[in-house]
Amino acid sequence: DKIIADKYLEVQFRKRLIPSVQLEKSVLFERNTVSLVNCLKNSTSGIIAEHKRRSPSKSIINTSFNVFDVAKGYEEAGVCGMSVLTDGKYFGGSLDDLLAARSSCNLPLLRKEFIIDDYQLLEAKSYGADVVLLIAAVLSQKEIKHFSEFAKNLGLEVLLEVHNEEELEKSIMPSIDLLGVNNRNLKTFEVSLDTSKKLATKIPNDFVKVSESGISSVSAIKELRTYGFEGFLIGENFMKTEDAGKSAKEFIQ
Ligand code: IGP
Repeated sequence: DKIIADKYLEVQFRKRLIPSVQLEKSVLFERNTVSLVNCLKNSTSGIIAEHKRRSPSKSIINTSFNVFDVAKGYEEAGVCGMSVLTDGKYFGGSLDDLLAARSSCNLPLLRKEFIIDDYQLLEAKSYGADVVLLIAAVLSQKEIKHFSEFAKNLGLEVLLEVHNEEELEKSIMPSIDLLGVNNRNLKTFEVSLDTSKKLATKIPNDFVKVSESGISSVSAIKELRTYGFEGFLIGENFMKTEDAGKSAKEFIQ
C-alpha cells in the first residue's frame, strides 16, 4: 500500500517533467512490438529472465551488473523474454534500464512496474517495452479492464498477475494475454510453488500461463510444466550469481 501511494506521487511528478504528448512523439513509440506469447509458444525453455538489483524482501541482490551485459547475456543464453524492473525506490530500477535493455537485445521486454496510471503505459511503449505487468492485488476489476484495453491499443501485450483465486476470478477478460501466478505473497514475502500448482487448473486454457518468483531449479520448471505452465519468470536465481546470462544458460541446456 505504501508502494502504491509512493507510485501515485512519482507518476504525478514525471508527468510534469515529460508530458504524454512528448512520449507519443518518441521514436520507440512507433516501434512494432514483439510478441512474448508467440515466443513462449515456440520455445522449449519458456524462461523470462529478470533484471533486478534489489527487492524489499531480499534487499541487495546484485548492483554490479550493467543492464546492457545482462540483456545480451540473457539473449545469448536463449531465454524467451526479459523482464526489467523500473521501480526505483523499492527495486533500484529505472526507465533508463528498460531503454538500455532495448538497445542491447531484441528480446520481448516486459516493463515490471506497479501500473496505476495510463501515463505509465505510454512510458512503457516509448521506452521500448513489448509487454506490461498488471497486478490484480492492487487494481479493481474496472481498472484491470481499463489498463489492459489501453495497453492493447498501444500494441502492448498484458501479463496479469494473481496470487489467489479471488484475484483470478476478477481478472479473466479477453484483453489479457498472459496470466501469471506469483508464488510470492507480496504482503508476507512468503514463497511457495504450491500457489502456482493450486491455481493452474482454474486458469482457462486460452491464456498463456506463467509461474512467477522463487523458481530456482530446472526440476521445478519441469514440474510446473506438467501443471500447464509455459512461462517461467526468474529473477533472483540468475541475478545473485556472478554472471546472470551464464546462469540462465545453465537452465536452458
Ligand atoms: C521474479 P524471483 O523470486 O525469481 O526473483 O522473482 C519476479 O517474479 C518478481 O520479481 C516479481 C515482482 C512482482 C516484483 C513478481 N511479481 C511484482 C515486483 C512486483
